[in-house]
Amino acid sequence: MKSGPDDLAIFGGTPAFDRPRYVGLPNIGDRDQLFALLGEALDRRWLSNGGPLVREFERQVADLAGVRHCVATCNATAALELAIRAAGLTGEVIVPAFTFPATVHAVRWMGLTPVLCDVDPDSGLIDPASAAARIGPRTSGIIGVHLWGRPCPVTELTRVARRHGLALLFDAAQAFGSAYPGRPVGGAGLAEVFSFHATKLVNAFEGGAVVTDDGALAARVRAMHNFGIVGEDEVALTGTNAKMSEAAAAMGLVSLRGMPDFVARNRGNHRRYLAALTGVPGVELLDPDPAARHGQHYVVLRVDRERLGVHRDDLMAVLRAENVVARRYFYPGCHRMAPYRSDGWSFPHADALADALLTLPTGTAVEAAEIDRIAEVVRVVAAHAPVVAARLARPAEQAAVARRSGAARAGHQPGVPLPVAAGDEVAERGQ
Ligand code: T4K
Repeated sequence: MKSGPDDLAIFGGTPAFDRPRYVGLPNIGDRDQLFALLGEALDRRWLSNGGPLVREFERQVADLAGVRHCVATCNATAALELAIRAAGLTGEVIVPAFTFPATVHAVRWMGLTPVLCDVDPDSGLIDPASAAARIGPRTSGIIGVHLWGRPCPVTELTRVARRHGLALLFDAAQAFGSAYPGRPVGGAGLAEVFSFHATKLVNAFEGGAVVTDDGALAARVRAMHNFGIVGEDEVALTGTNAKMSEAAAAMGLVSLRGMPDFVARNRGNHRRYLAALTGVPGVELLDPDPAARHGQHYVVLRVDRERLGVHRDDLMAVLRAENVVARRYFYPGCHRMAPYRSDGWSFPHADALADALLTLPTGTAVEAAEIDRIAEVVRVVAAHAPVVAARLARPAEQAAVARRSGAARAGHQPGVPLPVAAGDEVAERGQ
């Protein structure tokens, strides 16, 4: 039980957890089922190249996504590259600045120019107006991203793409099992791409998929993901090797069976966080909707530094000292990453979100009582924000605080926390 700053591990208290609690702890599913499927694959001596487990995984993913075609891949990054190439994109492709770098890398890796756009300030999802404003004579397509499982504005993006004759793809890496109003994520645009990475709601250790209703596109992706081979002695296209293995498909199939339980656990966790954090000033869950049409696989806190009195990075440092390895997804925004930095680009909404969001652990590995302990740390920080902020302040800030507070702090004893004056700026923050 923590009640004051001295109980916080960062100030010498006992950590809330004796081992790291990570964001992205994998959902494991039924081990016996997994070992049985792996055993069958070993007995068959068929371990890759479109084996029966991969085919079954593709069938089930296509069914759940409500599409005709699914090509399973080794990961979603390769799936994005395949979709970009198979869709015939050229020149410039518009991508949101606030996403995991894989979305932008896939465009660049295919030899094209990613043109970044801003996101909605509340949802963090691609802003169709900002995307439209970036369209130029060399633009061939737009990639929408369903961040944190939440579908991005598909209807508006479709309208923009149609008006300008552009191809539309979706990075649904985080959105397998999510739904738009009335239908599952998977069937929008030319194709959508799922990730089945270990940290995802459904995982295949590593894995991905391109899903589409376009038979010709699916055939191109299928050929390309297997060296362009279309028959025993026929190579029809330039290809690569992006195949899913049977071992990955075995894990994927077991994970699919577990998905209803995983979603139920995530929803329960999400409700628990919501209950425990409601009323804490300056801290809110990004997506408090209990009826959300997605698997609630990410618990994302928005930290309002002015209202909480503590910067997001300091809250993260406090949590990490407690062994809660919170993550700043997707800091600092792709436009601020070395390969994409460019003087002319300014995305105020992406910047604000990159500065305020903090992702917390959830999934089947996280117990309700653990969520209560994580929330307790946040509440202690909120209740003692001036002390926490002052004790964490860098030396330069301490000096600034001392200067501003003047006589009120004359006689300040070393080691006694300084109250923080309103408007103190944190000058330097670690990555
Ligand atoms: N598009 C979007 C929008 C994406 O979010 C992603 C991937 C992609 C495309 C590309 O999909 P893939 O090509 O990966 O299929 C992690 C994942 O590796 C990445 O798949 C995911 N998005 C991203 C959001 O998260 P990092 O750089 O954060 O990985 P890392 O090593 O820091 O681990 C993440 C967390 O999970 C840590 O807290 C540790 C924990 N973890 C990880 C693994 C692998 C575990 O507890 N157990 C594990 O086995 O990217």
